[in-house]
Amino acid sequence: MTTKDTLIKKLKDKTANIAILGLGYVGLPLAVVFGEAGFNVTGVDPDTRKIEAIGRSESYIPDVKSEAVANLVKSGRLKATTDFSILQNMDAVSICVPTPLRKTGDPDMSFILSATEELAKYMHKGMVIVLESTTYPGTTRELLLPKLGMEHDLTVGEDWFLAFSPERVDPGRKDWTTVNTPKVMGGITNACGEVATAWYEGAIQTVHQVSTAEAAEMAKLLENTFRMINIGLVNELAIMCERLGVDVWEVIEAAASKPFGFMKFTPGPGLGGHCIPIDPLYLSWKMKAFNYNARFIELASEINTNMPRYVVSRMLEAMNDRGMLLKGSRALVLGVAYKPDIDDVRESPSLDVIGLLRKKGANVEYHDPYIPHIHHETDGWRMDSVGDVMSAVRKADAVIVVTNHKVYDYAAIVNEAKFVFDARNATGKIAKGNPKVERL
Ligand code: SAJ
Repeated sequence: MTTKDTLIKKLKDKTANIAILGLGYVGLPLAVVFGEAGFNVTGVDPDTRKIEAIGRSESYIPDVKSEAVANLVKSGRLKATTDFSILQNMDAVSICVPTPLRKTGDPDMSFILSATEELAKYMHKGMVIVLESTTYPGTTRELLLPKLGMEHDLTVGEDWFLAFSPERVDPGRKDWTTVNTPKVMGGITNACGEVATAWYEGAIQTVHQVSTAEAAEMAKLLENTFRMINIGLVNELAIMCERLGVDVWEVIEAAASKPFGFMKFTPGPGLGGHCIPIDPLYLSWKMKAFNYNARFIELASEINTNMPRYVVSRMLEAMNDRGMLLKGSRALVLGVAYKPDIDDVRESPSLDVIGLLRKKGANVEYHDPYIPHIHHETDGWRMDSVGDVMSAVRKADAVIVVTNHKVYDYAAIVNEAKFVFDARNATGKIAKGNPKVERL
């Protein structure tokens, strides 16, 4: 039997030992999914707090129940360690580490590099490696391949196998999970794609195999660039509708009545999260090496990045129209998470809105039931969420809805507030013709 056949057999009969490098919002759910499918899984992460939590059968990822962790730990199917040397006993390794942007806007590959350098020490014949972290096209072939195969003189596609499979985890979503969300898989060689697909098909319902790692890397970037550009489009539509005196929310609802050929996106105070504002910039960054300017991405990014400033300028104007001064006023920001009904504040435009309001001289407070404290890394300020939202609404001169959590009673807020600027159309019909409310 060839190395490939032997490995595929171990993957299919689930005797293969699995390692997940990086136990964050992608890695821990994946580890649980492989464990529940019958594999023996070892999670590896340098963060001892994560390892200790798993050791106590506790989950620190909202989408993963502690009960699921407990069952796997008890049955011995899930272990966790900070010790990378266990990789020498592993047959299959999935790399799920962060790929943020540097302050300069360039990709920060440090997490992928350090995971790869550790893994390279323990590479042996008969291993399959899958990179899941979102990255620029070419990363798997240009960065992982030379480092992983070289040290042990192994031939990729024969002695060992390497592929890319983009994560598609949408934190908080209940309908599409790690198990039932189709997974794209692309290998460095056909044999690599075949082995990696055989592995993932043992735990994930649908694996969509493509011909190369680059195709898989690019598919992920298309998915998220599609969103970022369409959000940029409706944000610019909001700016144009305001100039035209047309209600952008009415226009979008009308367009969304088209049952085909249209997908609804809504304007807002900007783009937050660790995916949509960041992933497309990996592609535009890579294209610079080919002397190609990814204009759609650059333009959408410029529009989205400017939305916090646009929202504050609209609020300033609306208050002025009502004889109200923003400077020295009490301004209450509702919602700082990057999207409704979650507890994640990463890249949230709310932080920029608050910073701009503070620069305009407003006395700013915020409320968010999911985010008790915030701090602005560059400007250095820190704030705590006010406790009682309605008393804060009553005291405020102006309320601005930045993240439209479902928990808020918008009718009561409009009723009690002196003025509301609604950047998310959370007030909807209540706002129609109501002099106390201005919408984006
Ligand atoms: N946003 C708008 N208008 C919209 C949609 C989103 O302003 O019409 C804003 C949100 O407020 C947020 C940002 O854009 O600040 C991103 O929102 P998102 O709905 O794209 O949510 P994310 O960032 O959690 O995106 C994830 C992505 N999942 C992965 O990358 C694995 C994305 O691919 C999913 O499609 C998306 O969730 C989803 O569908 O919810």
